[in-house]
Amino acid sequence: KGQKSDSRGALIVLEGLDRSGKTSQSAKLASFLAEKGFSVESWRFPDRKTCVGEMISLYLLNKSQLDDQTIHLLFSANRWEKRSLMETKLRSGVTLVVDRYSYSGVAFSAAKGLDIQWCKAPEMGLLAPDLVLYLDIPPEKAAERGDYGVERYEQLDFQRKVAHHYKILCDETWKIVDGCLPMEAVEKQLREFTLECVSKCQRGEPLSQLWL
Ligand code: 2DT
Repeated sequence: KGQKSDSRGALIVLEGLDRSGKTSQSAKLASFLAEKGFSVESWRFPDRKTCVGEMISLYLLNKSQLDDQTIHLLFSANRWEKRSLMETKLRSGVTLVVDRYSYSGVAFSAAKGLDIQWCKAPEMGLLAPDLVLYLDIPPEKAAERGDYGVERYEQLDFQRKVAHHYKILCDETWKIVDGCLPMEAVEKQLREFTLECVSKCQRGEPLSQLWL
């Protein structure tokens, strides 16, 4: 306590409905930072490559059935298993651009009817993002974009509920960007918010924990 913290990388999370453009924007943002000379990695949740991630992947492809509480806890475990690596990277100066995080965890499970506090509980103590970039797009617009409906959650009624729960989770670390703007305009806004956040972390903004 009271100690001056060191320079570190930033934890930047992109959130939004399915087909909001998160994945392509995350990739573009990471290459932008790399070109600027920052040390950066692109991450995503779920990380389907771990054992827990494989179970999640089968569930998302409708190849396995799990009750809502069980899959919720698996998504959370999938973040916990990456927590220490995440902290090591950030402290060593690497900025992480993360496609989905605990907000997806809570918004999707709460959309199924689970209690929001219950949903937040297993996320407590994970690293808190320094910046959450929310790509805001009406569920109807998202449904018009390509490949919609392949996975379990890509249904309009459900996405409407997810959108509602995202709005409840929004706090001061969030920047809401209009995902209906042309891609270049979205990109520009994301870059500005990101550069501001990265320099704040370089100046030694301490790491904090989620929802404690
Ligand atoms: P993508 O891999 O296409 O983003 O889809 N989800 C995600 C949850 O329900 N809980 C979570 O904690 C996370 C990270 C969102 C992943 C799907 O899984 C949902 C869409």
